[in-house]
Amino acid sequence: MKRIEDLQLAHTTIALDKDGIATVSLNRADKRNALNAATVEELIDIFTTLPRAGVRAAVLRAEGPHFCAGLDLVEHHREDRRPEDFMHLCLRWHEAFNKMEYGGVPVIAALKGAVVGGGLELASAAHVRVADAGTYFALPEGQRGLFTGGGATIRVADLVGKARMIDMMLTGRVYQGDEAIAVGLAQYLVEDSEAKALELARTAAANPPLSNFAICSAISHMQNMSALDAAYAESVVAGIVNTQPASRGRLAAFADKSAPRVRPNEG
Ligand code: 1HE
Repeated sequence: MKRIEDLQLAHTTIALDKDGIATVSLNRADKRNALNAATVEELIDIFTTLPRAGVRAAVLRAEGPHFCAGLDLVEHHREDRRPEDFMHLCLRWHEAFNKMEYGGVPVIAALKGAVVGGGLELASAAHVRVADAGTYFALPEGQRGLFTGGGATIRVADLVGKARMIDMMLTGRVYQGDEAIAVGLAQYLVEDSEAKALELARTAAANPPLSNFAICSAISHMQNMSALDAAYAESVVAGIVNTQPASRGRLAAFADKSAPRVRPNEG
């Protein structure tokens, strides 16, 4: 099993703090963090390693003013790929994004600037998305004579619905600001998306890891099941999670009235 410190990273970086929060950064700002094949391999390595390295939550962020410009179009042009080459490349993208979504470690995406094409596919594999005022979302594949290949047909359609996704791809429609939140592309719109993402990661990391594992993998798995199978799987997962030793002290605190109550937001 690889350790975080053994990972060979050229286009990404990872930093782990003392609380088990990992900060994963896309580090190709000069190319607007476009995803070349090598970066995708690094994301596979990172998100395969994090869940078994004791990481409690991760922030996914980017260097430079843009989160991610999607597929490396220059590499794609240069490589002049055959259909089967690109199919295999897409399978590596899926491997990376599935590791993120199903790995059981909360991944909070700190967005800014362009979150477009494959960049939106990457963001949509995170569990929570935080945007700032300059963040904008688009699927320019149609305009480039391409199609999505990194899971947008599943995850972006899940976030915004089929009709909006088709509109984005046919017309190049860009979403930003309150409208992006309203359609479900991000859950938070703040001044500083990195600070907020870190705050959310710390909040999530305070939950027992087994609860977070269930939240960040079981829900996604259950979406792929029939309602009957999902109900069965939910009861099995709840059987394990809801009887975990880590919950006993929390339940005792509720019972003896020392635990905080759930209250409405102030103001
Ligand atoms: C790139 C890429 C890229 C920038 N591949 N090199 N994605 C897109 O269609 C989005 C394409 N990119 C853009 O629209 C713009 O670059 C941005 C809005 C993201 C940023 O604009 P800007 O003015 O800040 O930068 P720029 O001058 O356009 O680009 C700066 C450099 O980044 C330049 O390289 P340089 O060596 O000439 O300096 C660009 O070539 C490079 N760059 N974006 C490669 N995408 C699994 S299928 C997924 C399908 C898709 O993702 S399709 C959507 C692709």
